[in-house]
Amino acid sequence: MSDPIETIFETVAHTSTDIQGILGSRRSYEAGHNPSGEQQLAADVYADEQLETAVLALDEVGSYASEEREEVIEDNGTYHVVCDPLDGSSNLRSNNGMGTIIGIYDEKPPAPGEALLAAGYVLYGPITTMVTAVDGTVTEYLVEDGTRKILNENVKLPDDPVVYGFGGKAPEWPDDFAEYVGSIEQEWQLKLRYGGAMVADVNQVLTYGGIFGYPMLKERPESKLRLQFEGHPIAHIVATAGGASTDGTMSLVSKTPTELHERSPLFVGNQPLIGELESTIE
Ligand code: P6P
Repeated sequence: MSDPIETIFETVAHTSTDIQGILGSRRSYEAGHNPSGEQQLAADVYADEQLETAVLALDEVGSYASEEREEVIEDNGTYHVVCDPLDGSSNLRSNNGMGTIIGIYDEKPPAPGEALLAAGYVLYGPITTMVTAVDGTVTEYLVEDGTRKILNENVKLPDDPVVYGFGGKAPEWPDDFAEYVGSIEQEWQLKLRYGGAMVADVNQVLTYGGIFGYPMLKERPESKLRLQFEGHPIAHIVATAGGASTDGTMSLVSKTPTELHERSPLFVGNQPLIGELESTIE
């Protein structure tokens, strides 16, 4: 009897090869916008449709929710899947990294972080990899021809941080956050790694150690990234690898969205960097 959570990740890995295969021919913008008001690429729509079909075909899946759709699609299974089908799709035009983010909950979203059973992401880079956090372990796989091969069976955040990357424009950053960035650059002397796709930037943090964030902004305190589709899964993965997360005050997995597409400031990385951030942000 195969593990239902691994069956979901194997299905996503299989579908990701299909998604990777069409990226070259679906770089145009569609007329539509997602529930967050962002214009959709043909690739966003295709990835979402393929993942919905593949995931809901599994008996164990009880619902599918996506950053690209307003409502949750319900079915009869036990596991509830949330998905950012093509994270960082604006990088398609510039041919930079993108990803697919998956969260698996034991209740229908909007769901609390405590209900998260497992999380993972696919990174479409020079090679395609999948990272999953299951039962307290983070595993990295090579994904080729729809199948997975283990590359690292116990991914842990390196103790000494090396890289950082923060979204938004510096003049939009609140003063206390700008002060923290100064510390990152002057005291910690981390190297800037910000590429416009969270999955690719977080994979740098997971590989080299450091911090990634999209901060609260002066005119947009709720910030940009979605708690359910981006915050919970990524925070769960980084915490499972020995790191930590925060919205500036509390860990992202301790938050419960009141609505499906709710946004949140988001920071993930080495625990000392997260701790210093929380003590800096009022
Ligand atoms: P900006 C991609 O649109 C995304 O949701 C994340 O993957 C990424 O980190 C961020 O937004 C990029 O936002 O404002 O730098 O383009």
